[in-house]
Amino acid sequence: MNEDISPNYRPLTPDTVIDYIRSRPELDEVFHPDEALAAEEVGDGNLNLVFKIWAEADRERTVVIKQALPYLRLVGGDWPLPVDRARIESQALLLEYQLVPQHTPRVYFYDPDMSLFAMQNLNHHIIMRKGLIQRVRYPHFAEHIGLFMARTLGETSDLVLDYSTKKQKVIEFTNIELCKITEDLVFTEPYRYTERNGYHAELNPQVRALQADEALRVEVARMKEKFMTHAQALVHGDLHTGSIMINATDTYVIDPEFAFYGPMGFDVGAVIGNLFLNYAAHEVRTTDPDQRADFRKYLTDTVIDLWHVFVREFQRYVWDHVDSVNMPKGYQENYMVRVLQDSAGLGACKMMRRVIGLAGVEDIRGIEDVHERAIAGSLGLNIGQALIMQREQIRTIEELVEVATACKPTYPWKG
Ligand code: SR1
Ligand code: MG
Repeated sequence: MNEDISPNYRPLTPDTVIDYIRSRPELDEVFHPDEALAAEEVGDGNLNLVFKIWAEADRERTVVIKQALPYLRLVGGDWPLPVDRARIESQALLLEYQLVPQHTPRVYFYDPDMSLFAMQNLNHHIIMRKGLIQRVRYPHFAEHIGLFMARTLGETSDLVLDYSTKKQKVIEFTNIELCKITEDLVFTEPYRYTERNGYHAELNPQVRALQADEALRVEVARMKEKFMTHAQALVHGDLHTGSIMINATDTYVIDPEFAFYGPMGFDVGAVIGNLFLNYAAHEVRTTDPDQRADFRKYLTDTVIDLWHVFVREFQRYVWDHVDSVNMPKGYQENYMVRVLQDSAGLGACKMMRRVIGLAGVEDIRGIEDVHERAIAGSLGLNIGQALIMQREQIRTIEELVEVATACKPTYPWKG
């Protein structure tokens, strides 16, 4: 898997990263020669080393180095992973930066020998998931993410790229092993017994019932087929609220190491599904009913708004430029309905995996009391199941929200 790893590859440490930085002329615009630098390793994700480096004289002069390890950090050396994902991630960021620089961190360079890249340190932003857990509202998020997705998905698809460029990009972004992680963790493992699943025993009866539900497994199999075969656009591939750095005014999308040519709904659905996971978590995280209803209204309004922005910007950057003989209005409308239905189904599969499988989300797994965690998890599963099963009847984002908000937790499970 890592046959091509360079003989010069070595994992960096907070000490060695500083000498490494000094050897890179691409960072001369950030750091002065021989000035004192400081570094810390801050990777709290599942896969990589992440270093923040800053000038001791001025913390605003700072970069991030992200280095791929040849194995999965979450579980250690037993799970090898290709370091080529650093190339895929840096190339995806460069491409996204061309389209939406206001929502993409700048990449300074990619080093194939060290399987790392240097990028802008978003040191005035936080991970969106953490804010949402605290009920922080982000008034520009829907506008920003709707635009980001319309441009990065629409403008990497066959709707905009010529036949040859698109197929070259499919090759460039073929991401075999990271797609396999998604195939296993999102579409396979939640629906069978495996030691890697991470839900608490309190949810066992509901999870067993889901796993025994053949009609559900048929629909999940169809979603998996779509994920594996529908090379529609360059998708981010892991666009959950932990891949979004945000504050009151800005939104940045980070971490596209799972990028590949797949269905647009995998990204749109990831955003929507993660907002609904947060919605589910507030079933117990927010005890005051008015406060809960208020924040949930913010979440569902955000889901509705981001879809409408996505459609509006898709019109502006894609449909307004296509050949309307080949792609008449009726086709365009049908295309958007299909993206919406894929978003419902694929986003729902991503919700289910975050409750049942390996690598859950803090919104739910971070709830200390196991009964409360089971209530939130149960609601997340019920929203996921409803969206998967009803997706083909959904024709508007408002209908999608109605399907989700009609759900209730079913814990304790009555069978
Ligand atoms: C084994 S890696 C677990 C998860 O972390 C990433 O964020 C992806 O979602 C992946 O599925
Ligand atoms: Mg990530």
